Amino acid sequence: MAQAKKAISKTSGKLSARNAARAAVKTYHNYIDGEWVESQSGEMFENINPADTRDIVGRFPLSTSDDVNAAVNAAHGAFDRWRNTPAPKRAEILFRLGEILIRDKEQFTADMTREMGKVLKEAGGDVQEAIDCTYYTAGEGRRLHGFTTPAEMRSKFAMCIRQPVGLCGLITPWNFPMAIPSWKLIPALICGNTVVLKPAEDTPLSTYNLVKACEEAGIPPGVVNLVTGYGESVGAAMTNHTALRLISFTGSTETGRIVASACAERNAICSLEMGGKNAIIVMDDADIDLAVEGAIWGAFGTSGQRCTASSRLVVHKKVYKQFVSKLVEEAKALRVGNGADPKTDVGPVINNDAVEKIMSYIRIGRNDDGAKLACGGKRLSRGDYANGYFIEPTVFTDAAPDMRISQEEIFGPVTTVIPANSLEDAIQIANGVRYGLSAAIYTQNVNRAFKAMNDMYTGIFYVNASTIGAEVHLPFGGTKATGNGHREAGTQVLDIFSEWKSIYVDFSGKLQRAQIDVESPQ
Ligand code: UN1
Repeated sequence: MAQAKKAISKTSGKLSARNAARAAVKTYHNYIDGEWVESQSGEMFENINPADTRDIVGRFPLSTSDDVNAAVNAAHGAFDRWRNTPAPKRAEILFRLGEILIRDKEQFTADMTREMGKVLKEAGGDVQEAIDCTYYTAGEGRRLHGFTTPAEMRSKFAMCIRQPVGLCGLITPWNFPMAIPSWKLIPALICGNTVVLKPAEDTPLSTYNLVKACEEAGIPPGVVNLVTGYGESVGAAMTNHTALRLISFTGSTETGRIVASACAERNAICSLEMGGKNAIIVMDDADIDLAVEGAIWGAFGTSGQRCTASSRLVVHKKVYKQFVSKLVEEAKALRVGNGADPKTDVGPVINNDAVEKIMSYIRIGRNDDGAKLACGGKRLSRGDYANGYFIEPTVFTDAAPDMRISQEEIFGPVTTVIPANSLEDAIQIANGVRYGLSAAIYTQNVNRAFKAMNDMYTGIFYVNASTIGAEVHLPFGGTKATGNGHREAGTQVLDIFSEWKSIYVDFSGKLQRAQIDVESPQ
């Protein structure tokens, strides 16, 4: 009896400690018209640490279309003033934003690892990418080049300038929760647009940190509005909002198609960045150790949760055995754990749905496809893993190019090795998927490298480097089901967030009819 009592009091002690911890969880707000406000419904959702689901990172507004409407109104109210702010002045504010991100990089990195799971080094890289994007793109404030060109007629001047698109809706994913919002936000702002930004429901804190920094940098009220919540409510309300002239979306190809259809219905501009099934080709003359290192980094970095992840390894049959045995050895040596522990190589995956999806692909690979499971394949759920979403780095070998695990995006720590007979064969296999984001070749032969560079139909290509690691001053995006023809980053992103205006100035003082008053050459 006494023992039972003790157990009860121990449990209730534990419960009250947990309740106290829950009560201490920080509450965050939407940012609308320069004010931090609750959602109009007052409801919240929890941001959970994927390495330890007992750890609630924060509570965020569970917003609805009412909040989206308020944010769009704010963006509308701020637009004229912001678009008429000289671009070099807009840039000055963005340079200040860059400084704040540098100042708070360590905190933002820790926050990101806690909410998203990736290891600290990679979370720091994500914040750094936002810093790089901010500095690089802010520099456009003193360029935003248009062009002049001769006019057909005498005393007539012709030129082309960029004008902002207007109000932009930005819908961003959880895998790069600060970098990808920055890829959209900073170019939108430098071009003179105002925005409504919806971060992924799994990782709102990193985007909140970015928006908070925008406020501190002095971006005027209404120019940047943050609305947190779910795709079905907030994302859909944005996508269908007639005042949002542009929707920029990064996420799955399936959701992207819904976004694109909704935008088509109302003639909105739509920029999509979606899936990938990226291949590394390993040739028989490759530096095999280097290729293995690149494959491990590309397949298991960010737990394979990059759209650029090296999810297929297409290996020349002459080096196949050697490559596979080193790869498996290295994959087995990876330490899976909490990303906050500096000894961890591979963190958790984002949530339970991700675990289920990845595990179902592992089953498909073993049972339906009949590929060989060379290592990994299990969910880790004992001891330190008990409260998180951990999956072993998994390698399938002897796979055929048409298997589902060779074709479909798994978005987890799983890679598939496919043998190839020749360079031509490897290129055909690598191109033989519905996606076209990134690809790579490992070879010492310059002709082979250039042939693959020429023939791979992807938006990004690497020679003797992995499929991940794009830099912000080059265009980012892909062909086929990866996108809809746009490129983020680089100066090319300006073509998403600005529209061309062609301007003709006739200083002849008389009516000159183009294509009609044709002057014959003397
Ligand atoms: C993504 O995978 O969604 O090139 C973005 C890379 C990173 C960005 C990845 N700089 O891997």
